[in-house]
This record gives sequence, structure tokens and C-alpha cells, in this order.
Amino acid sequence: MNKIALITGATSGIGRATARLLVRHGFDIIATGRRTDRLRELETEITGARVLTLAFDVRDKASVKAAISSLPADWQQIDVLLNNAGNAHGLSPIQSGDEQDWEMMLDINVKGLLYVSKEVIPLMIGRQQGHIINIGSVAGKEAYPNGNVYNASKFAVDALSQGMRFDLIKEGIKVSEINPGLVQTEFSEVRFKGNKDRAEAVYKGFKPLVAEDIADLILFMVTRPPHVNLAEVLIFPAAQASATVVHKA
Ligand code: NDP
Ligand code: 8X3
Repeated sequence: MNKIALITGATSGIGRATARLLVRHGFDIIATGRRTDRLRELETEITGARVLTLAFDVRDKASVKAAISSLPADWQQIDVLLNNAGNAHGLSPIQSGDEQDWEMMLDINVKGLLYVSKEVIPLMIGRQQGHIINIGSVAGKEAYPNGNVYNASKFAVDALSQGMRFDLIKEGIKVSEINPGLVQTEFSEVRFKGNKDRAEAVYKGFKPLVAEDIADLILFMVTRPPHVNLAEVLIFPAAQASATVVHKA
């Protein structure tokens, strides 16, 4: 029987690339996100493995609960949970930050990750096995100008990853964290509220990571032997040295 991976934010970027890669390596996928058209596209596109899609907003605790508890019995043996759904909203000094942006980042990146984990962890504990991978960021390791609340949300993901590792060790559950630098996805379009020129400028003058680079790392992590856990990985494009230092041509 194939292993099962539940991926949040599978409608775009890192989550979608990971769904596409894992199905080629013997995983069935539970793909989640809000955009139902994108979820349907994935269902149509994926062949040779089972795919089940669940549309919900990770901020909505009741929807998260309802979605996970709706899983048929043969989908409940979740081997891998990829907590990936998240975004930055805005890039402003703290003194002119938008409260709605702040709420979105904290509600999605932090509380959403908690709500999904809360529903999936009991299924893993029942089998005394599982692997949770949280997508943090270099932004969760170093603050940078105007990053403030996004930084705070990703510092929280870092703390939660460490905390989960402590608490779940006795339940046979591995917890890993991936902290990427600049990956060209829809991330900057979301951060800049659909301004494509501003989004593209972020990745000009150097070769950024692409979603498939992070998917490769995730595949490597989830295919290690049972006694090996890659607890934390910071992954940069070759041109990046820190959150703020990028060598541009
Ligand atoms: P994308 O914008 O391409 O993808 C974000 C995904 O998150 C989408 O599938 C989106 O689905 C989902 N999502 C966003 N909000 C919600 C919500 N409220 N409920 C459910 N799903 C939601 O960006 P990336 O692939 O780059 O981002 C994935 C993760 O990687 C994020 O946690 C991000 O912070 C992190 N990251 C990204 C980096 C980068 O440079 N790109 C670097 C470091 C970390 P939908 O809209 O359909 O709901
Ligand atoms: C995404 C990378 O540098 O925009 O987390 O924060 S960055």
C-alpha cells in the first residue's frame, strides 16, 4: 500500500510541486487549499496514485476539523503531514503595518498550522508513527527590515517545530523544519497584493530557488530510514547568504 501525505497549500508553489513529486515516488496525496479549481486540476493531472482533495481555509478551525474528520478510513493512515500553507501579506514598517495583514499572517502561518496539526497528530499517535514537516523560512531565523510580523509568524513556526519535536518524540513521530530563502512561487505576488512587476523584481539579477528544489528536499527527508530525522534545513539559492544578502548581477 502507498504511503499517504497530507499537504496544506497544495494549490501552488512548494505544496503543489511536492504533491506532483511525491506521487511519482509511491505516495497517495491528500491535497488541500482554498482554490477548488486548482484542486480539481491536480485531481485530473495526477495519475498512477490516489489523490483526495479537501478545500478549506486553515484559519477556520471548524472547517479544518470537519475536513480531517471527513477522511474515509482508508485515508486516515497519514504518514506525512506537510504544513506548508502560508504567505507573507505586505512588507511595511511596523509603524505603518496593516492590521488585516498582521492577522492573516498570524492566523494562517501560525494558528492554521496548529489547527491542522491538532487534527492529524492523533491519527499518527494511534499508529505510533508519522512525519511532520513544517515549512518555516529564513525569515524565522533572522528578522529583516519591514519583515516584522511575517518574521514573527515564522519565528513561531521555528519554536513550534522544536516544541513538537520534544512532545512527539515518544509517540514515534518525526518533526522536521525546512527554512527556505528566496523561492520563486506566487509568494511575492501575494505579498505585494497582485503587483506582478514588484513580485518579479524580487527575483531579478540572480537565480532563485524554484518550488521543485524544495520538493526534492522534502522527498529526500521522507525517504530516510526510520532512525534518521533531518530535523532542520536552511536552504538558499547559491546567490543568497542571509535574509538580506543576495548577490545580484
Ligand atoms: P504560494 O503563494 O505559491 O503558495 C501558498 C499556498 O498556501 C497556496 O497553495 C495557498 O492555497 C495556501 N494558503 C494560503 N493561505 C491559505 C489559507 N488561509 N488556507 C489554506 N491554504 C492557504 O507560496 P509558496 O509555495 O512559496 O509558500 C509555501 C510556504 O513556503 C509558505 O509557508 C511560505 O511562507 C513558505 N516560504 C516561502 C518562501 C518563498 O520565497 N517563496 C521562502 C520561505 C518560506 P490557496 O490560496 O488555494 O488557499
Ligand atoms: C520567504 C522568504 O526572504 O521573503 O519566507 O522572507 S523572504
